[in-house]
Amino acid sequence: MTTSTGFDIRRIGGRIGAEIHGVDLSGDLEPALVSEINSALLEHKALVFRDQQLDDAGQLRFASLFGELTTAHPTVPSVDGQPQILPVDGDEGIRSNVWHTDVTFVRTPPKASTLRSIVVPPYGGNTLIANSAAAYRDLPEPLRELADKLWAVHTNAYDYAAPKSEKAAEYRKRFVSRKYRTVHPVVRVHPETGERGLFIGGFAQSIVGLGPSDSRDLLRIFQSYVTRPENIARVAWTPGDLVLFDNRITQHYAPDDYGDLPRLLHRVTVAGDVPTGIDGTPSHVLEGDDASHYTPPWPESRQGRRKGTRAPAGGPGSRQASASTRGREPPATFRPASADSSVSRSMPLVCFSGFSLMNSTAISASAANGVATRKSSAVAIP
Ligand SMILES: O=C(O)CCC(=O)C(=O)O
Ligand SMILES: [Fe+2]
Repeated sequence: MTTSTGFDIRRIGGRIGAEIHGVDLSGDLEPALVSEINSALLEHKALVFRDQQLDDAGQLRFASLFGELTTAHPTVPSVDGQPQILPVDGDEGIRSNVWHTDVTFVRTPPKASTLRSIVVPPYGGNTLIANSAAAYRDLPEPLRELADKLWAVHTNAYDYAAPKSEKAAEYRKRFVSRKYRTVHPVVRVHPETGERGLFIGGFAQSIVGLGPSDSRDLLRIFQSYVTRPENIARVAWTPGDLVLFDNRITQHYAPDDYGDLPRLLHRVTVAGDVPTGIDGTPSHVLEGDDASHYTPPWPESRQGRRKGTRAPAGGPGSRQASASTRGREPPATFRPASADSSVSRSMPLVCFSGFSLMNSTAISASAANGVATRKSSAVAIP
């Protein structure tokens, strides 16, 4: 399909992902073009721009078209001299082979992530991206109704697999140097489209109000819908590509199948909002700071306007609505997950105080499904 601003959208999967052709991301992008890219992002959730050959500055410039940027990460170091760029370097043990949504252990996880390939192996080293809204729609009705009511505890400090090297051990130490635990809805309402998606992944380690065994089993069941092959796009990298994905309604996974071959990506993320469940209740912090060194805090004054499934007035969900998306209505292509998706329901508030994370023998991270079934070979997922 060719858009009115003249670029081509070529779908790469039936349910998620598109390649964008005919845009040079190093140039000045007109607001109308950025607006169409944003619409494509909302619809396809992951966009692949081939052979862009951007440098760090170009990646930062492009990402900031979609909103204010975060710093590289709440705990691990950035690229030298580039506080907003996270190196994803296989040699440093950064191999994200756990299904996850980026940085969900803080209250305001990024809205979108950009990954830029600098060195890629000749085979393997792909990135898989899953559509968590399609996963939600796939749930049988009784499971969907259950998910609607659940909240999960997300943390960066869980029982990772034993590090394979000293570098990996050091990385993990940094990764958990500040501990975060945040409660997010299991079903998040997308602030721009109103679409509902399963908001879980590798950092979701327990369900509020349930014990370790029930948490593990339920998270595994929900996660199995996210990771169905139908819901996944696979990006095979060539150097110079740039991928932009909507972190509010996707998960991703980087298969660790390239041995000792070098692989380096740079990641830049766009700051997000506080997630809300289907009744508009926002996420909240159980432990840790507000991560304001990482992402600008979302003003509480905006939170009140975000009830239900509609975007906040004047903004697409970023604290600083970009020119491209300010005041936009949900795209015509969007269909609500179910007929009642705009209905406000009351959620029984569980008492969170006194709730403790399950211990490491009771639960450990999973590579296969992203949660709670076995230890991951990943050292720590950034
Ligand atoms: O290595 C990749 O392909 C993805 C890395 C990742 O999960 C991230 O940087 O957020
Ligand atoms: Fe990631």
